[in-house]
Amino acid sequence: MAVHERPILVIGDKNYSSWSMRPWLALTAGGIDFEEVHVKLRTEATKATILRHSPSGKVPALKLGEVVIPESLAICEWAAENAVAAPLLPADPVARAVCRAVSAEMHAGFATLRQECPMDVLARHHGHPISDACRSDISRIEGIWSHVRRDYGADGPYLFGAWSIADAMFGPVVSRFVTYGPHLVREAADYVAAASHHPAYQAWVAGARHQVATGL
Ligand SMILES: N[C@@H](CCC(=O)N[C@@H](CS)C(=O)NCC(=O)O)C(=O)O
Repeated sequence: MAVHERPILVIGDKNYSSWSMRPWLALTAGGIDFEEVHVKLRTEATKATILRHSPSGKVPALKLGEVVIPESLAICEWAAENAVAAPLLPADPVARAVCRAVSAEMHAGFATLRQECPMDVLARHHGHPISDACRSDISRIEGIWSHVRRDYGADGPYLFGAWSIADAMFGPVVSRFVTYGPHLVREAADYVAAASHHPAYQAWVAGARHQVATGL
């Protein structure tokens, strides 16, 4: 289906909505012109407002005319297919498959990390207690990052060298590590430093700061 209207991304609060951050980073890094609609989370009106945009009742949702695409990973894939600034998937087919695999693992997993260390972009909680189960999630993430950086990351500082949808999917994990400061192996710490300085990531943080400062 041809899309003629400007895409609209419906998102939650930039300080808290980790699922919203992922496709927002992908659309932004891909240079896609899109409109942003913000739904304030954790209010009595939140659910009804989201349902006016998406039958899934969740953000993010990408509106393409009358078509609504929910689910962060699907929107990141759409961003990869429509990117104009830079490709968002590796050119090599094997690297591309691994990129999709680690993105899907992020989408489906790491529930303990997500629960114990909720995204709170502007906060700093270094010294926050980390349970064994949470440490196990962090160890698997360190393993993924070290593996893909070593095997596919030679051409740049991001997971697959050039920035990709895997960096979008792990963006909120980078933010959690900045907020909670768990000890990380060197490769993971280096990646956090690079990913947290990417222009799209920085623009999201600036947006979170603006929303908090203005109470929007
Ligand atoms: N699997 C979904 C998860 C979306 C999700 O859980 N979004 C949360 C915000 S981060 C939400 O909409 N919460 C509002 C609610 O449930 O009322 C995705 O990947 O997009």
